[in-house]
Amino acid sequence: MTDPIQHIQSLLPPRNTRRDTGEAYAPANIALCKYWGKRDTRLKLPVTGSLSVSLGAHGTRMTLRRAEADALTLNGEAVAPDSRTFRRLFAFLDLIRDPAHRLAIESHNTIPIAAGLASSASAFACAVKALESLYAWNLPPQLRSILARLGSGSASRSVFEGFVEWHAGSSPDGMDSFAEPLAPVWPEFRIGILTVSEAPKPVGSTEAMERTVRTAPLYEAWPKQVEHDLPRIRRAVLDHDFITLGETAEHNALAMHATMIGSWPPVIYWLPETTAHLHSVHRLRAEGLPVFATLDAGPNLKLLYTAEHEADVLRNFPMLIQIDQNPTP
Ligand code: 2P0
Repeated sequence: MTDPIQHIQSLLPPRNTRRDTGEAYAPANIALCKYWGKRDTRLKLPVTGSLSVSLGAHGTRMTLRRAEADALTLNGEAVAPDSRTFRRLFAFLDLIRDPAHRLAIESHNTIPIAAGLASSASAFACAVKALESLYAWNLPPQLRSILARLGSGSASRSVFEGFVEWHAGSSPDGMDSFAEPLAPVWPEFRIGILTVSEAPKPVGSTEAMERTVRTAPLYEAWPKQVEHDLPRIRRAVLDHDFITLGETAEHNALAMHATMIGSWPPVIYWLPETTAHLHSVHRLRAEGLPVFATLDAGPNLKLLYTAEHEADVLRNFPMLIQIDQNPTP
């Protein structure tokens, strides 16, 4: 069998070498049905499918320029060539760019820093789109998503806007593992971020995921959880059924955290405030306010609610950062 990465490279069109710059934007995304665990770590093939919602104008904007040497600035600050961020990004670009091309990259995250949202999804999705702009490509959307996936699994979803589903696929070469847009964001749907800590995570999500798959007996139940949750969430998105969406998304996130806590050494991202906020969400629901929580690989919560209850949610969580999900202009 041809190496799967070489196969993907063979599908890339000829590069237009007349352009000197490329520019693009990609939104961050929050999974409502989570991606947790790979069946192939090199190709970033997931064990299960997942479904996310993109965060409109909160994401990564990137400009690539032909240069004498590779260089990277992040929000205006130079990133050292021996740093992990630099090496990971350029190793990824090496899969796609002309080997003779050096690039100076300016990357800007438009995600509020205090929101503590991971930026790898929007960064790798944006890098693919910026290379497309540099080389004057118009890639088939599935190939764009597959390329982004090689950078970071969740980036496969960030090449699209709105509600997006990443199909797990079953092929060993991953050519059937890509994301597709499912539906636009509905106008009444709301997401807010409850920041508990902005400190770097004790364990990165790639390592945490691998540790869970390797050591957590509970992980065996995870594909069954997704088998139940993913079709329900998909249906709820299409029907604008907020309650089913909220309940299933919260259950899915808590089940994901349960698998991590059951690994060894344990991965416990929660801080005392994480639990306190979850209890508040549950108390408010018991009092009749339809608000739900989801959590990613960190201690911060994302609250799900609708426009109708926005004022009540904000009154109960004054520190909530509301995310405007309107697609980028
Ligand atoms: C997600 N997360 O579906 C899940 C939920 C975090 C919790 O995707 O190893 O940075 O680069 O494929 O995509 C974060 O993991 O991991 C993630 P890699 P990624 O959004």
